Amino acid sequence: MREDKVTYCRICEPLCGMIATVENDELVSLRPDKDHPLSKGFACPKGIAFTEIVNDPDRVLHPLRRTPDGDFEEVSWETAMADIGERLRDVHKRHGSSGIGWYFGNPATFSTGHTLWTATFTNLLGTPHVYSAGSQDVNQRFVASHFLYGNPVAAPIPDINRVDLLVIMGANPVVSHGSVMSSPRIREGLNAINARGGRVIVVDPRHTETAREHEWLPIVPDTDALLLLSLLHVMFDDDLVDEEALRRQATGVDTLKRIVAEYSPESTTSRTDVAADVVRELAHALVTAERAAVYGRIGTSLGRTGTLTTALLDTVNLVAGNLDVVGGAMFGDLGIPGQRVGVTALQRVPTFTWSGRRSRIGNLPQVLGTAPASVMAKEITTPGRGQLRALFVSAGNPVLSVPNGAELSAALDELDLMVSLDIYRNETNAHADYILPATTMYERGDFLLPFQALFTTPFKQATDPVISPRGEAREEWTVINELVAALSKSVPMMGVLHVMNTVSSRIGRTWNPERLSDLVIRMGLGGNRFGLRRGGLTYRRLVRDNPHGTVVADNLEPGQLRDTIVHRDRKIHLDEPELLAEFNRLVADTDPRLPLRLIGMREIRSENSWQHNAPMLLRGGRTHAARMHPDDATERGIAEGDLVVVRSAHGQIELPVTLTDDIKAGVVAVPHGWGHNGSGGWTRANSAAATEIGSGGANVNALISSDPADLERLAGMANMTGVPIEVTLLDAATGAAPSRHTVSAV
Ligand SMILES: Nc1nc2c(c(=O)[nH]1)N[C@H]1C(S)=C(S)[C@@H](COP(=O)(O)OP(=O)(O)OC[C@H]3O[C@@H](n4cnc5c(=O)[nH]c(N)nc54)[C@H](O)[C@@H]3O)O[C@H]1N2
Ligand SMILES: Nc1nc2c(c(=O)[nH]1)N[C@H]1C(S)=C(S)[C@@H](COP(=O)(O)OP(=O)(O)OC[C@H]3O[C@@H](n4cnc5c(=O)[nH]c(N)nc54)[C@H](O)[C@@H]3O)O[C@H]1N2
Ligand code: SF4
Ligand SMILES: [Mo]
Repeated sequence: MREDKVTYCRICEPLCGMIATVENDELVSLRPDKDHPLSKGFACPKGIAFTEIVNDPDRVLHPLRRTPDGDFEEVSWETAMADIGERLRDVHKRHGSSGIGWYFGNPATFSTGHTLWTATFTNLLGTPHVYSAGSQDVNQRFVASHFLYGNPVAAPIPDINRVDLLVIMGANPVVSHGSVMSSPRIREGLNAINARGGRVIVVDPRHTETAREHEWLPIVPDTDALLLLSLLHVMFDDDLVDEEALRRQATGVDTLKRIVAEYSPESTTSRTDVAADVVRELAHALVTAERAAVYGRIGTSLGRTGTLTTALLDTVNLVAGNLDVVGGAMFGDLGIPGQRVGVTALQRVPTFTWSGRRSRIGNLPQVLGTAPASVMAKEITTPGRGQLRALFVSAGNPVLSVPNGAELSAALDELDLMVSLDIYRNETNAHADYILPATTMYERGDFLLPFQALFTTPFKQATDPVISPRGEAREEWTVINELVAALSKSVPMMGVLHVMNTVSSRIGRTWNPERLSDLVIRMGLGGNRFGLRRGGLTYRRLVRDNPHGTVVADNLEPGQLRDTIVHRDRKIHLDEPELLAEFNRLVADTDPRLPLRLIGMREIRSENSWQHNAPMLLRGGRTHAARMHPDDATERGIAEGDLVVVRSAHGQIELPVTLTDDIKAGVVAVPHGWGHNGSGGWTRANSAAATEIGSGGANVNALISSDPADLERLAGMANMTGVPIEVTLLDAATGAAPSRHTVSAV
């Protein structure tokens, strides 16, 4: 029987509504849900193509064990878990908890069970070896908020529904669909700003898909902090600031004023290439517009001072009077009583705060209990106490997503035990002893806790699984429960949890993600408060009565700051010494041999490294290509479609180039997530983007440094943007005739 089931997509942050057509427990197709109150019938190509991923013949559907010749063979779950348990106990006996580690990748965030169970496991274990995609993504946001608000999880989001002047720095929401904000139909949301007479200004080195629909303000990569400082300079210098109000909200105003005095627009223009009068006009506009906000994302996260840049974004919003007000940068509210007390208490727990521990290699601060993934390889290869010997990788592909994949690949082979939980064989778990098959999102139910405070229109949706797990796939949290059992005699706290798990399942009250989410739903906005609010939401009510989800408030609520700030004085701290020390790092990074600057970009039909195996997303052929300005190309004798070598101080890659005026001269953009080299089991990904030098594209992170000295200091962020590079013709090196490609890069 064919049946339509209402659910939602969990690939990226808008969480668009989906209708899944299911027949005999098989997923037949996906289409956008017209009745979803926010996504209203929108879904992107990745969301639609997901049927091909669920049903992909290349998926891992049974536990796989490495064979002596380096291949994999199917084994039963019992065999796999028994051996993993035994080897884990052995590593624990010899090296203690700090011999065991975990890396969780981006899709883990899109599963409440995966996130919470991983956190529970690593916390009970007490290992310092917890890594995630965050140090290549968003950890600087947590650290900036730690300093400013004393609350690492506070994240202001732009009030898309009501803002009239939105400055987007280093984000491309028309392609990415928005990040650190859940805003379905974001493209329309931005166009609506223009339609109501407002402006959207896109500060970006590339004339992006978003910039093309709005005003483009080109900037030199990794100089956003300077632009923000100049905006602040003008605001103070031209007496635009309501200082009384500012001092009521923040401490360190005098220090800030003293610092920004040195950054006149005239003094920063040579670095940013943003003209002084443009900065002045923008500073005035941000203050005088009734509803204005500055929003920054990946482009402002991955520079050399990501934490400082992020703190300055908030500071500009604050000083311009645009923080925590209607139409500005606002804080989402979970509506749970006692939130502030809870976060305050958690700040005493080392793994829920900043720098609760520092890394053995590089002495870098942990962020919410995670260390920089860039140091993972050296943590494996450097002997001594605390050396990493057993590693779990769940929903991650760090060999492609983290700097210096070659170093990491080699290191993974030195582990005593490596276990992957994934839906595919990828370039990372090619090095695993076991690959355990995980369910995709449509094989599990979910209510996504991590995104609740990030919806630009407060919204809630929960779903049941639409099909049962394919093959022998299991949800990650159930596998983690087995790992807890395996270590129950080695780690006392695991023993306690194991007993609780056993008892709760015996009495038929299994402690699972749904039960946990249900608690949060009942406590939060619109929740039933355990019966106190009649007709209020519960998990079951959401699924049964609101399958398309429900808007719980028409708009974000202003005036959240007092409950958001955890600092005792309830003020924003603008002068925390660690942040101030970062100003010394705002120096130019020049090497005449590497005159160009590398930036990243996302493609509409890719999701990081893991959707290059879906035929729908490869249609028409795809080329993995560098984008370069024609002037830079001419200077180097490079023409459209040529194969080039891109070289940094840390490595080099070879790929075709495509020439475009849609990028600032001096800047080269290369998408990440490519570099499928045949080691992973995704056959189409491996053969995609073929040229005569190979297929699968190039791993741009070969150009990025994993040296702890090169990481951003406060959050351990990898420096993936603004990296000095040079580009040369590949054939110039070999003397062969140039090879030209018709680049199909969408
Ligand atoms: N289609 C698609 N969507 C995705 C993803 C995907 O892979 N594909 N990935 C998802 C993930 S994991 C995330 S985190 C989000 C990210 O969401 P976004 O941050 O919106 O995504 P990006 O496209 O990386 O946008 C970064 C922009 O910063 C610009 N940039 C680079 N360096 C600088 C700089 O120094 N200064 C300034 N001002 N700009 C700079 C780049 O040109 C680029 O346009 O996207 C999510 N959505
Ligand atoms: N140069 C450069 N590098 C970057 C970035 C950049 O902008 N530039 N962006 C960074 C960012 S923002 C991110 S988020 C990271 C991403 O980095 P990672 O998370 O390490 O890598 P992904 O490519 O997202 O790989 C995700 C893996 O999860 C698997 N998977 C998918 N769904 C599930 C599931 O439900 N369960 C399980 N167990 N596995 C699943 C996929 O098969 C895939 O192997 O890349 C970072 N790297
Ligand atoms: S934008 Fe695409 S991938 Fe992201 S949630 Fe929506 S449908 Fe899914
Ligand atoms: Mo990300």
